[in-house]
Amino acid sequence: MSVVSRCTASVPMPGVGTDIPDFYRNTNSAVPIMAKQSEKVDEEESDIDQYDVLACEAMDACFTAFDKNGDGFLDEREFSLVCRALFRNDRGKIYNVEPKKVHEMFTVFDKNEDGFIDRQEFIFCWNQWIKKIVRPISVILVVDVQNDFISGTLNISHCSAKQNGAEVIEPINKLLDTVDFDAVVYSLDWHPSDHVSFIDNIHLRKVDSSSPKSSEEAKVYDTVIFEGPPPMKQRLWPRHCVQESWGAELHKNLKVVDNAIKVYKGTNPDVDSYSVFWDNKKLSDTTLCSELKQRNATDIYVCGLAYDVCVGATAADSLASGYRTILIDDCSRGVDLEDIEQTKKNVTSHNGVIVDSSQVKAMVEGRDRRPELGYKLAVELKNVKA
Ligand code: VGL
Ligand code: ZN
Repeated sequence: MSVVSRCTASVPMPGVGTDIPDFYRNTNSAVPIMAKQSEKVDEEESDIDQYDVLACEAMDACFTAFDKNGDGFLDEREFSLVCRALFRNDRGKIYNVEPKKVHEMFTVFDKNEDGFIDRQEFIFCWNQWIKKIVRPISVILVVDVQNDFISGTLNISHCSAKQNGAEVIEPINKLLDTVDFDAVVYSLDWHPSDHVSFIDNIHLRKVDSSSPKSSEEAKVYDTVIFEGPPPMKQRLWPRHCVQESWGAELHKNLKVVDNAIKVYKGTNPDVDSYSVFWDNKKLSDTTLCSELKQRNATDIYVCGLAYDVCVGATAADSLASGYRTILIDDCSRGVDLEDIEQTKKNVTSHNGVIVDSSQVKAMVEGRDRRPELGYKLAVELKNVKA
């Protein structure tokens, strides 16, 4: 059965029965476009030609299926049917998308602002949006699952939320065993002995006159301001994750996959680094940014320790860098309950999502497609030239 005949035959009602991945699945010959975008297709010329032709066919079939009135354009109502087909969970339940959001996304793809998505505009919509939603490239960041945060000097169970960091290990291992991520990244807090965040190093640097606490008053977990230029806010922690120490090792029960990427952060003695992307002063990015670009990553799953510190800062930077971002709630533990709540609000208000690990496999496989993430990607495409 050809792609076209299947698509038209299977859509008696406007869009309702159509699942977007159908356009990838229907013929044996359509297999090349099922290949994950990160996988190389055979380099032979004929295969690449075939790949392009089939991709084109699927795209055309999709356009035709949603051009209900056959006028050669997708109007906003027809585009809303694309959204209904696109944003579904793995049981086929349709996620509702507010008309305002549908409108906003429509305007992203109606580049010439004539109120229609024409076939030319749909090429951009298909390649930059639909394909990435249906076949995301998913990277998981396992943040700082290190001895010191679990049972060492910065054991988070002694902090106000009294959470047990060891509890993240089992669900993270299960994810790594069962979900086929395109890349797995482990970050390690990796401080030199004279690091600025250690309370016992407070006398190594001058505290600014604007600091709420002097160096004599400051206690562990307080925030001080060190002299500049520019003056720098710094929360003080017990000495932790010193390079090459036992406390800086990943917990022995954490699964470390083959081909894992390790990112070391907080290595500059004078600058702390909560995010796995950037240090706190945004002076330098880590190796993570180039690793993600190299792989054409679209979706970043974040989990680990501590929820409201390094996990939260990493999720925030992931969103700010334009990635569809998913924080895995039950694979993260934190320091302070209020700060954990604030972290969640920050993620959802920037079009990220908070999920349970049981939902991750279907999302990575493109069977559970969240409207928040589709919206996030559309927003990122606003200023991208077709
Ligand atoms: C962290 C405090 C200090 C973390 C790192 O990994 O969340 N927290 N350094
Ligand atoms: Zn640290």
